[in-house]
Amino acid sequence: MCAKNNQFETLPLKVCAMNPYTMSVSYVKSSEYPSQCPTGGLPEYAFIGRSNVGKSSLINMLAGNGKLSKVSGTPGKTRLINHFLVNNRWYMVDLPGYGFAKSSKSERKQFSSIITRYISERESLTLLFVLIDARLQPQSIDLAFIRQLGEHGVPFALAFTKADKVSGTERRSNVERFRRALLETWEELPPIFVTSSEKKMGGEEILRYIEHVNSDLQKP
Ligand SMILES: Nc1nc2c(ncn2[C@@H]2O[C@H](COP(=O)(O)OP(=O)(O)OP(=O)(O)O)[C@@H](O)[C@H]2O)c(=O)[nH]1
Ligand SMILES: [Mg+2]
Repeated sequence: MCAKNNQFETLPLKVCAMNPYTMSVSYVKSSEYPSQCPTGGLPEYAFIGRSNVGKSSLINMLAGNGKLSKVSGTPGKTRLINHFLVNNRWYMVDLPGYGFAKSSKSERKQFSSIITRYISERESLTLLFVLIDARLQPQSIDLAFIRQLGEHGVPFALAFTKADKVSGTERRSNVERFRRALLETWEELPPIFVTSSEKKMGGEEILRYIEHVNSDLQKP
């Protein structure tokens, strides 16, 4: 079941044959600091974005388990660094959101220090998926966060979320505007995925990409 019409069409067949719904995914631990995160150096793929953008929902969709990570309509649900082990080979990491204006000042500070420490210190962070709400035009907070990734040299991809909540035309226009905004400061665009956890869309492409990166890591 290889999705057509995306940039990973040329991946080896064995990657395409992966079925996300037979993955073994288990919760490992929640940490505040990188020093508390699992040791062992397995590759790690983390999901970040504004509070409520759909990080936990996307992780649940990838895992094929709607109850793995807590989802809530109230922003600020995920407050720690949550590790989930996939097939005993790599980690999915659910991170707290940024830009949660309703939290107290000190909490806001704590959120940003958890995130900043994680992205700057976590050596096994292989790729960060930055989630962007497909309903919105480029937001300065997302662009500022991505700028920070450049400063820390963190590899990233974009995953637009909640695609079911917007028309195809509007979604394409928002993605295009985001691409253009990035090209003002970046020479190359990152991989871009469009997802809907509600409609189970875009998950296979993300998992195939992760497998592709994992197999590249194993090459001598
Ligand atoms: N329609 C629709 N709703 C979504 C989608 N993804 C998430 N949601 C809803 O958006 C809300 C927030 O989802 P979460 O997955 O908890 O978002 P989060 O980014 O983990 O939020 P925090 O942990 O609070 O930062 C919930 O009400 C979800 O049901 C989607 O693709 N489509
Ligand atoms: Mg969450």
